Amino acid sequence: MTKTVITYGTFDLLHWGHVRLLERAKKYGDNLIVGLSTDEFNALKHKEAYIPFEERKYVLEAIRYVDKVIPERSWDQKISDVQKYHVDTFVMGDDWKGQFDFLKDYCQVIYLPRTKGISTTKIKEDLKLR
Ligand code: C2G
Repeated sequence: MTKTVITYGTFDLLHWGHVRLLERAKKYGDNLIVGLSTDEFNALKHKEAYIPFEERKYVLEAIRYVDKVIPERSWDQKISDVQKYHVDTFVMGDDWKGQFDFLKDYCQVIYLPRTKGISTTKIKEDLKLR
């Protein structure tokens, strides 16, 4: 019986913090789906990714822990995604702790510790100073 895990994010300038999240998320099942924020949805998150959606998708699909990438277009698609893909476990970094507890009615909800010392913002800031 396959156990399906789902997580969501922008995954811009993919770094080891992202990969460690994906690696740990995959351990909760055998099929990991990533809801990848579209460029339009990023605008709603007040984020602007450096890498466009298609290229961020291409990179994620090359990660051994990732089995499927779907677009994340809105805040309101998680319940229908969990139902559509028969998701057993939802995983996010703990910067989101508590924000998605409404999903507990539909699947297991896990918040994992973020990887310290790295973020896309830090990469951008550090490069500006070069
Ligand atoms: N992450 C991490 N450690 C870091 C950086 C990121 O564990 N040093 C995790 C985040 O907690 C998140 C995932 O990697 O679970 C993707 O991070 P972002 O691309 O920054 O995701 P975000 O913009 O927070 O989007 O609907 C949910 C949103 O789409 C989440």
